[in-house]
Amino acid sequence: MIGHNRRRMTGAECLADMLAGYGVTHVFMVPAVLRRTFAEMERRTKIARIHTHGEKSAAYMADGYARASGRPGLCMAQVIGALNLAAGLRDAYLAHSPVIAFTGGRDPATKFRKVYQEVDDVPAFEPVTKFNATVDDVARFPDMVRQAFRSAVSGTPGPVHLQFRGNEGQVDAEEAEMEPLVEALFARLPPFRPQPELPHVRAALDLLQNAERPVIVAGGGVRASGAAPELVALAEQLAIPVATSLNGKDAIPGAHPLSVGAVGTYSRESANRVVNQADLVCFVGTETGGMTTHFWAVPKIGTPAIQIDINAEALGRNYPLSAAVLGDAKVTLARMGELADRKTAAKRKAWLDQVRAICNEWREKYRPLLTSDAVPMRPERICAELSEHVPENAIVVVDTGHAGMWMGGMYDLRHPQQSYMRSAGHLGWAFPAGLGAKCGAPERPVIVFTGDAGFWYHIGEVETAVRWRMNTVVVVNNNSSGNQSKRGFDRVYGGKQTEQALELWTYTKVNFAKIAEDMGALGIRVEKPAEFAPALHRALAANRPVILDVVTDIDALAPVAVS
Ligand SMILES: Cc1ncc(C[n+]2csc(CCOP(=O)(O)OP(=O)(O)O)c2C)c(N)n1
Repeated sequence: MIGHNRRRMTGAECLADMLAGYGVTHVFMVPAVLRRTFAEMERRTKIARIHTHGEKSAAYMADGYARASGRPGLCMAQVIGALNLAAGLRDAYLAHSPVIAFTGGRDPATKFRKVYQEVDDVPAFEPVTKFNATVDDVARFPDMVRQAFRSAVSGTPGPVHLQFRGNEGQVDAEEAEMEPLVEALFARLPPFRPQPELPHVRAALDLLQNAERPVIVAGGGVRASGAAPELVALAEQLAIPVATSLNGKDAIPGAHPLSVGAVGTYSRESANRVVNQADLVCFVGTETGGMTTHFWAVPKIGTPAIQIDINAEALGRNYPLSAAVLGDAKVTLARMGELADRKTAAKRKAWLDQVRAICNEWREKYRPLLTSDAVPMRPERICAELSEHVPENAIVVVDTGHAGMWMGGMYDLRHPQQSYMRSAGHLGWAFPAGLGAKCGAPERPVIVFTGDAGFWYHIGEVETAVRWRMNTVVVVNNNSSGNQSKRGFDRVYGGKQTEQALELWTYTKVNFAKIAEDMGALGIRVEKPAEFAPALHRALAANRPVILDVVTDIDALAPVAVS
């Protein structure tokens, strides 16, 4: 009964009990914030307090934890670190990941008096959160923490910020009559599965069944909903090819005969060609944003489209719709599967032949690079080796930029139990996110793919990984540069860069394996393609954090999107 368990307690006791009650196993932070709460966590809970080397990486770890576990990830900072933490919420916001951030904040007794380290941080959280609020009175701990969880996981998920009074959130030392009530419903995604309206389902299904060249574009909403099995079942029943966004890449294994690859800007040519030849596009759990549609060129605006989403505001935002279905992806696709008429699949035989030909053309075109024995190694070969050797239940965590292009386009998931998580745009996200993912899913192997520029960002977290035995394997595509930028600088230098222009995108040659060893991780350096698979297997068996430093070709550039 609500209110039944009210008793006099400190904010710290209440917060520790509530976080444990919500199933939180790890919090990521730079102290000093909510110190008493940390002491209570030790006394009352088993929550691991992961002390990181920066607030941004703490936020990225919480994000990786959330995406891997389906439960909110917690990160924290004192007042001076608050904006570093806010910067780290930006990727979670873009990727719709349920991260909850706690910071220390201003005290009414001293604000505006030039207090050490203080500015008003709250407005900076506004653009990267769904709910951004202050907790000024200890008696508000229970309802505000509940609202934080409710908001983070509901509808389209996303980050939440609570600022606790006091630069270190010292309000947690105060006492009140409180009940540390937990609403288990909001401890994980999705709290509810709204059913679609039947007439809308029938309208969408009619269009799909009558189409001769339909394609499904599946997004991150499919993974948030756990709807991959229903998606694949519907595609198989009706013989419809499936493209994915980068965020939805694990909605269907790349090895599935109906999979055409990731569509959009960081994409696979076959996916863009198939989507652009379709006579009907069915968007599921995707915002139809710029990256997924190659800035609304794939498919072209005006292509007949239908869309399924849990958020009504997403329906039709970028493509006028012939049918819109509001509902949870899993229950909506399941309902469509129940009502589907398998016989209509026959009319798509010619389309499927055409789609297979397009996919085979892609594979033949890139086979020489995917199997290349060149030294220094080609990144395509790393992707092909990963497709082959990543364990069946692994989580692969991928950085952005070139890493997003290489893996988005060239890597194939081979098993429905494999997961794929990607940076929504921030270079340097993948390594800390991969450490957080390992905390969120400790029983699963976690493999990070990042460039060296991406790895440099948070290299100090190797020490955190060692200290906390976060046994993530990090594959560094080490070309001693941020060579995705090469094309752009070629362009602005009129086709040929000056010698000096190299200072804009190249680095000193560094052996990351050696640096990692020094910090207590296992470092493995790979210089030849044949060494990669044995090194990966050794890394996976090591049960330690591993940096697999792969020396690659600085002239290797990922193919640009076809539209
Ligand atoms: C926070 C942030 N700053 C800048 C960029 C722009 N950016 C995208 S890729 C890239 C270089 C990537 O280098 P690396 O990770 O080494 O991969 P490579 O291109 O060498 O394969 C940069 C600077 C970004 N995506 N995010």
